[in-house]
Amino acid sequence: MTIKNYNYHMTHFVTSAPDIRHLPPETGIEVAFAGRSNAGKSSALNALTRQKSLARTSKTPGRTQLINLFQVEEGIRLVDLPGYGYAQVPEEMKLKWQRALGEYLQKRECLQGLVVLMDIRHPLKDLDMQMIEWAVVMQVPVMVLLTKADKLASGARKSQLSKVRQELASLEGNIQIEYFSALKKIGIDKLEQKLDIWFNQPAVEITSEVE
Ligand SMILES: Nc1nc2c(ncn2[C@@H]2O[C@H](COP(=O)(O)OP(=O)(O)OP(=O)(O)O)[C@@H](O)[C@H]2O)c(=O)[nH]1
Ligand SMILES: [Mg+2]
Repeated sequence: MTIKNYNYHMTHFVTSAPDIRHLPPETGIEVAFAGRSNAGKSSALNALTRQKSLARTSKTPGRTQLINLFQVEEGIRLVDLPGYGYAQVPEEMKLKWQRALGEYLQKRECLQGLVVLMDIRHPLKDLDMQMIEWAVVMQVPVMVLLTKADKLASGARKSQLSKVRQELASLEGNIQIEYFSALKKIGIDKLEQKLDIWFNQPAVEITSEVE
């Protein structure tokens, strides 16, 4: 079977939305990038698309507070989700973001893949597990990227990878785990391969009537 390879460098910004009600219609396929604040979501999107500032990155965690939508081509979208778990954010804001995230994951029917990014030095925090478990329940395939792999020597990198693989093995979902570095361009090929597979699936037919 031949699959289409997408030109991720052609990706452009479409819109930002505070919640799913403000997103464009559910035509086509979406893949979302989720992770703790500062995990490297926006950096990974920029590395994938070979664009310096497509998604805004920041040293200040909590920078991406909106659902940001990018289009690779007609009907093929990448989504930068708000980071979760940032301690300095007021409780009320945190709950609001978590609600927006949960809603997106559970209701956005065109979501056909979830990339969960975790700093390779601090993987599998509670909210990461919740995201992954949600995806497994919703039968959305997951790619876990252990980010900032350049911060660890190769031995430590490999042992973190096998530790995370072992811990997630019991979930029995469709989960692939790799390490990644936006800085050193490690793992971009694996990410592209996965996205190509997801974007080559038939788009989900949206059956729900407009209310
Ligand atoms: N060394 C290293 N630093 C990285 C890498 N990727 C991201 N960073 C740094 O980590 C910080 C956060 O990166 P972002 O891409 O903004 O993280 P984010 O997950 O989008 O954060 P929020 O939008 O706040 O949720 C920035 O200072 C980046 O430069 C990497 O591969 N290696
Ligand atoms: Mg970001």
